[in-house]
Amino acid sequence: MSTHGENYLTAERGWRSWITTRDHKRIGVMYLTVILISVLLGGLFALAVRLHLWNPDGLLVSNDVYNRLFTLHGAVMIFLFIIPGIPAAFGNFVLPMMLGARDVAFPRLNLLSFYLYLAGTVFFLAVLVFGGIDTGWTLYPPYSFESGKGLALLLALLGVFIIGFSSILTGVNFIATMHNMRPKGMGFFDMPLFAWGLYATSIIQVIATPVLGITVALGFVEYLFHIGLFMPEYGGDPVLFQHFFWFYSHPAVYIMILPAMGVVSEVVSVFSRKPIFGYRFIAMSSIAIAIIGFLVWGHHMFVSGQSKWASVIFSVLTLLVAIPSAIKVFNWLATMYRGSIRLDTPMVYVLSFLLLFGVGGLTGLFLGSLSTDVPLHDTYFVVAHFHFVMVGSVLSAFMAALHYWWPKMTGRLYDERIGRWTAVMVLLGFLLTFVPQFIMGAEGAPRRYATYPYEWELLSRLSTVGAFVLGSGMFASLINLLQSLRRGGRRAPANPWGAATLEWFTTSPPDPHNFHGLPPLTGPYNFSVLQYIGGETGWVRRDGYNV
Ligand code: HEM
Ligand SMILES: [Cu+2]
Repeated sequence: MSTHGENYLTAERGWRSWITTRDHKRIGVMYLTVILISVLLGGLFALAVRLHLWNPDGLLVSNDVYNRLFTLHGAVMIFLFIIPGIPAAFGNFVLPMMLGARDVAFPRLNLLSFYLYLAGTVFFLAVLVFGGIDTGWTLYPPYSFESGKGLALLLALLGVFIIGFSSILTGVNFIATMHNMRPKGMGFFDMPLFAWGLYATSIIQVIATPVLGITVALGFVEYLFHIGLFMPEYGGDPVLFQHFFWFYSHPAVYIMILPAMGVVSEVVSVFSRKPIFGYRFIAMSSIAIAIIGFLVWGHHMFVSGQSKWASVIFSVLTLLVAIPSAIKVFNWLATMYRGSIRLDTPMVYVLSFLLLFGVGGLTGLFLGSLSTDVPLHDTYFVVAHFHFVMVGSVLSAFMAALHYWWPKMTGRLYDERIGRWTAVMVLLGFLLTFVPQFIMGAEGAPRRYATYPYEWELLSRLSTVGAFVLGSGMFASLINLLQSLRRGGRRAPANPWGAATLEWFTTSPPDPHNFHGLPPLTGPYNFSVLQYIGGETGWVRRDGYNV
């Protein structure tokens, strides 16, 4: 039992102790900081894009600058925020504690991953300084590797390459941690489901990310030496690039969503005060999604000129993903059914997740079906689909995780009422932004254009207003969290939510070594061991073990 003395934030002081730390918790916090700065940056680009689209003729910038804005928006959000987001920040912070471990398997490698991520971020900022790129985040040739794109393109390729290594190393580290650092008595099927989500994610990171690395490396060489890989004028094949790119980038969407689903599994159970329904099904469906996710990349290429039979097969395989996804949604709903649900901030975000993932996933079926994708491809319908899954779902889960683990990370409680209302604001802003895009897309509005016909003015303006509501909601929720850090902010007890996973059985913030002797294991969703005694202590264990 620790006294409420030193914790991982105060045990060592000064910036030097941070930049050389091997503590997974500090590394998690550093990731979180850079990731939140990236979100702000990506968000500013998004607001600029939406502001420009206020007028059918464009309001703000030239067409060329518009192309650079949406490219950087997409690239920053995808590579700096939504891919690393949940695993790097929250995975690092909580995974070892969930396993009762002192740290990840390879703490030094973990710090290296962080620095690689940071270096990639710096490269992206350099892209900005050198004028940005206008290729779209997908970098499709021939356009993207035409001569004269300049230094910014090379910097972007290097940035993606470096960040890829960061992602691979994190994956290796997490796999090793889950295999080797579990305490005696915790089998694989006793791990919290967030850990299972990270496990499935790590497999994808390790297997798929090297392909991205090779692809950008080949792009680099093609651009500099014209060796004829992707560019028709030198004898290359642009469709080959698309295969390489989506062989990574489709699995990458599961790198984003699987950890998010892990967060949802934790929060749904804790805030319904019911053991998770269908634990094994949720765990195994993560692995199923990871495996099937490797077989469907061609659904991004139905109109690329790939063979008809390839398209048919990819279409069928794509629809298979719906099965494990639906299993999860069913199990979450069954967990909530007759639970005593508390609508605290993390749970509000999770309810948003369920709604938005439902819509996002179902619209994926329209796009996965060959015949309906052909007219919908490259319209705003696709933009709305992937924002429902990436922003609607993954961002909601990220915000849920942020509010759920914030008391553990900082030892402070934020204002619950503001937290809840900002969550509702984020949801409403989101819907207002992207529902109009579904409608425009179904009417045939093409994506990535700087101007549009007058008939879409109203829908487009609604979308712009929504984006500002969403942005303000995000901003307000971050201010609410930061407010809790001020002098005299409310202190968090060890277990403010009454959760049964191990990270809640150490102090908030945790000791530098996480635990002084492991608390007795009771199963991650066994809430019967907990008792609410109110006051500043909140939830304690009935068996007498207390931090
Ligand atoms: C649930 C099952 C899902 C299915 C069946 C599905 C299907 C599809 C299909 C067929 C496309 C290509 C549409 C086109 O370009 O014409 C697409 C695009 C996309 N999807 Fe999904 N999707 C699903 C879930 C997700 C998830 C969970 C994410 C991310 C977290 C995601 C992210 C994306 C992205 C980023 C694109 C567009 C990329 C681009 O062209 O810029 N999807 N989806
Ligand atoms: Cu895909």
